[in-house]
Amino acid sequence: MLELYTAGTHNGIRANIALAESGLSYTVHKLNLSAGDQRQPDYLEVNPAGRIPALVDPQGPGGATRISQSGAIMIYAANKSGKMWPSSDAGKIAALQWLMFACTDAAPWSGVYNQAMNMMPEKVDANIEYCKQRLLRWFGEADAQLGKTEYLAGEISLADYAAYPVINQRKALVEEAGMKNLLRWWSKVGNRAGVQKGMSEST
Ligand SMILES: N[C@@H](CCC(=O)N[C@@H](CS)C(=O)NCC(=O)O)C(=O)O
Repeated sequence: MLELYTAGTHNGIRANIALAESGLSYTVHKLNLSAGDQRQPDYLEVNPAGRIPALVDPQGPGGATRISQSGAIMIYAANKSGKMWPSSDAGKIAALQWLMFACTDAAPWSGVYNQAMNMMPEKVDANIEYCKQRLLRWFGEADAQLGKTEYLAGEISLADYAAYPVINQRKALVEEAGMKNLLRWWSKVGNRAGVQKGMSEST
């Protein structure tokens, strides 16, 4: 049985959706980040970095395996289950590309935008607007792709599950920008039972 340590953030939800969609058996441990659960000694044994998500697989390759980083957990679950990758080699490469887009462009910039609005010591309107425009530029890339293909990598894949929590959180922004392809995709991905399960288990 896989053990997932998570919380209701993009990164936690992304890993949770991957497990729900993989069909693998897993249990969910929800951490309260505001209460500092991630810094408790028991959890530091799971992930010494003190961050979520983290996955423990008692039956990993060569024995018990611990893995952190939401994108890596997704790839691990996809490889272990044989699900969530497109069927062709070209599709798999496209899925990797869009998975990285979600984890290294869209999610971090959404986080920086949130920090500029709510957490930085000084609230500077010009900086908030800068972060918003950067984020919209990344969203525009996905919107353009989804004007050509049904899902980010053609077929549904882990790339869609990686991007979904970010787009879901920023839906108002996507609507304001009139990104119709992204909205169509958001509705389709969000209707999947696995996506809903992963969302509800982490939040
Ligand atoms: N790049 C990492 C980011 C992990 C991360 O920063 N997790 C945050 C929550 S989204 C966390 O655990 N923060 C708690 C802390 O830093 O104390 C991933 O994709 O998993």
